[in-house]
Amino acid sequence: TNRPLRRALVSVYHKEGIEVLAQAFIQAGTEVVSTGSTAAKLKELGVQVTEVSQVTGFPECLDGRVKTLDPHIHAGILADMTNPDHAQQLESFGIKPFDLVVVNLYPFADTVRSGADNAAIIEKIDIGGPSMVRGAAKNSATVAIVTDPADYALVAGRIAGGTGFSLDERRWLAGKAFAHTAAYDATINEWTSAHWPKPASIEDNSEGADAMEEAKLKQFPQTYTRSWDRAHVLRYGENPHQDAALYLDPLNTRGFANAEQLGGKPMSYNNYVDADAAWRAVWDFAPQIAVAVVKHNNPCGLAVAATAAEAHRKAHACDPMSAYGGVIATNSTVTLDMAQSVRPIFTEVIVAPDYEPEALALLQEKKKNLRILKVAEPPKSKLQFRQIDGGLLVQSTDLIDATGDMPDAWKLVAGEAADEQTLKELEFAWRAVRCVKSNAILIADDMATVGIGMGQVNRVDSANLAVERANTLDEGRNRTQGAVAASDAFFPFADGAQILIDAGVKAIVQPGGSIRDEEVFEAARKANVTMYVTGTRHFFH
Ligand code: 93A
Repeated sequence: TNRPLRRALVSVYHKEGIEVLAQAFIQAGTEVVSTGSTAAKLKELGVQVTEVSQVTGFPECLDGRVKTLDPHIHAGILADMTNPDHAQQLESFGIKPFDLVVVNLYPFADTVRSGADNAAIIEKIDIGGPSMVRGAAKNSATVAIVTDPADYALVAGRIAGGTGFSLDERRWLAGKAFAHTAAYDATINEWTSAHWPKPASIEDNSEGADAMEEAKLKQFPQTYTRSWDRAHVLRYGENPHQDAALYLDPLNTRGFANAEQLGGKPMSYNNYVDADAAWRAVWDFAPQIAVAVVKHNNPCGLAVAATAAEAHRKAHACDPMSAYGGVIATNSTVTLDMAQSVRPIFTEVIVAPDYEPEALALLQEKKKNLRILKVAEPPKSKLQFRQIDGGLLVQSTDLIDATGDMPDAWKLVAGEAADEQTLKELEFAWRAVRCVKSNAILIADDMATVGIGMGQVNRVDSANLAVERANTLDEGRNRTQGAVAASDAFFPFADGAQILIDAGVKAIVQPGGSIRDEEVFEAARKANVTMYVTGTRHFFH
């Protein structure tokens, strides 16, 4: 089934690595047909090239929009030469078949990223390229299609050896080529759905909010299937026996996954997970300066303050034991002061939008292993994915500024209305509890967490954990008295709330919505504890 590669069609936007193919073409005397600048490049490298326009008998036109879109090219790609009828037809038209097609496409994603205007972006939607790729991939019976420059050396070897590829090999190449064009179109589609939304003049088939939601959901798979290019293979996954890689979103190149690393060891899978959680957590507090300390995807301290150093000190003080080996994130520039406060603490990763030069120098110099990350832009992922066996769950990202999230939308259900400062504390606790794994109970004081109960399977355990941590971790100091508390979801019974009340908190914020809400409110009223319900909940699993 091997077919020698005697006649090749080459049309590549990215010319990198083409030298190795050129060399093989020259040595084997391959007949090469090529488009404008690819032909020029190959000639420069000493290859004898026939221009596509000579084959089609038609000049490139419409500013290059029509170059290869011609039967003289496409019949040569699509003729199944194992089929005598196809071979005979080609013969009668005077068209010669191709054995090899080498194509890479116009850089659509790069052009979007460059900030080019819409007209320039649209011009970079490749039409002729994908047509050749798909044609050659369909006709793997006789044609080898190469879209990945990483395969050039392999192809060059097969040209030089005179063997070409076997049918299985051509089919494998075809599969790669279809993946390439599928991802390419999905990227274009994501751009169009962001820039060309459905106009009001086009009516929904069904009615109201449901139809809107459905329309949104239909966009999700496209977002997922587009090309997540440039993969970094990681040393291992969550555990050393698991393989792992990082894929980057070609349309979001300034987010956390593209962090600039300014020091330390390479990022691990777990580093990425924790640092991303910490990074997202701190931005829930913007424009206030916030610091998060995260371990195993859960905060062990969160604080806001007038300076990054102060916020770090307060966040660290929540649970110094757990902060060991943690990840630190801030939404503000890391100052020398903050770097000094971080210095004595064993930390895996620090992530920030920027660093004062002296702060960076200190961290680089004194903490050689610390992974120092600088991220260009706050998180903006609108979707979250989770794989289940045989399926994919997709949801919009939980945002803390969802309608009804902030105090003016809260309802007072027990005790006196909170004064201004207490309300600020409650708002802080409510933002903070969003980033704690459910069931989450969070106790805060002075705009910092003091006790966090995370990840328990009932709310009583979470409440106990939060109280216990607040009052045992800081050398027996009572940090719950006069503090405030937040619960990520309603209290199903009064017992969880009672634990917080008994520990001395003065105010609690929670979503409400339990059938036993009245019992919960009553427990707060009895103790004269202020309680607000938000109406929204923030589960986080
Ligand atoms: O504008 S196109 O969609 N129309 C075409 O007929 C066509 N044929 C090849 N783009 C077309 N190409 C693309 O041109 C290829 O996919 C490749 O990326 C590029 C190579 O052109 P050149 O050799 O002139 O740089």
